[in-house]
Amino acid sequence: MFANQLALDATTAQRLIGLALTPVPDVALHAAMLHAVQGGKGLRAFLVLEGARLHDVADRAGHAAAAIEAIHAYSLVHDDLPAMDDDDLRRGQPTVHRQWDEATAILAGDALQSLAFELVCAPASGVVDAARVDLALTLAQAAGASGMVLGQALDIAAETGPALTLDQITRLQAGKTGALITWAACAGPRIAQADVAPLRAYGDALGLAFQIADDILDETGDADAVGKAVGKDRSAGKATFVSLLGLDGAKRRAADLVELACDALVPYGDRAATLKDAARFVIARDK
Ligand code: GRG
Repeated sequence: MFANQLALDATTAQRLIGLALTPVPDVALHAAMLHAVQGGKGLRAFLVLEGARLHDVADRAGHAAAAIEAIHAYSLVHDDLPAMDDDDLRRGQPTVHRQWDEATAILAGDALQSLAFELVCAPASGVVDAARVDLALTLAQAAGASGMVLGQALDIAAETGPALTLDQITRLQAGKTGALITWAACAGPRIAQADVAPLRAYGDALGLAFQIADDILDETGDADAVGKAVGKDRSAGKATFVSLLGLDGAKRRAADLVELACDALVPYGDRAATLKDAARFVIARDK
């Protein structure tokens, strides 16, 4: 049931991204961008649309849902490049630089990032001007040098520096993985120009639970079999939630965070049942 909802929301986002692209003959760029946005779980699009449903603005949230999937796809395309993780497979398919080449992957990532801002700023979304500015500003903050890119930079620095503490990993992951998840959760109240505090608390807890679950999957799962990227192992020797907390400790921490995420939804009452399901799904998923 919940997986069906995710698939539907991912498709909504992919369709809008496809509509926004005008292919140019003999240029691989647009095909590479479409390749990059296909096949994901659509968790971030789901969070945007579900947060928007809680604020009765789902009819105006499609552009924001597509935007966050475009930013997420750009981050994965660039993360897969030889200069970063050097992955051959992503979501069970060849990575963009393997299917085409590195230049195309860099450009497709760049253009997906620009497209995200085009989407959140588009008057056609029906979102009022002030809320579109708010969405664009906070998306830039979540994606950039104080959010996801900072987290990625800290992660790369950690490959050659001393092992990180739990606090340092938590801060790193709050940027690398958490910032986009929190933005997605808050997009609905932003569109409605309402208080973002409950969904921000939900998103922060969910983002961290998601990353701990990812570390647990890295430890226990067959990454190739579950469709995760498979590339050079840059994690050797790096501290993770599992290495610091132990497998059981990491599972307990993730479960506590899911509780915290669900508690943050109290102001929404029964209407937040689907977001609670999403939080439980994040730590129960197998990919
Ligand atoms: C290159 C600027 C830049 C940033 C990269 C997000 C990221 C930062 C790198 C991805 C590395 C990674 C595998 C992180 C673990 C958490 C994560 C973001 C997993 C992928 O998200 P899912 O599981 O992916 O939602 P799908 O494919 O379902 O969309």
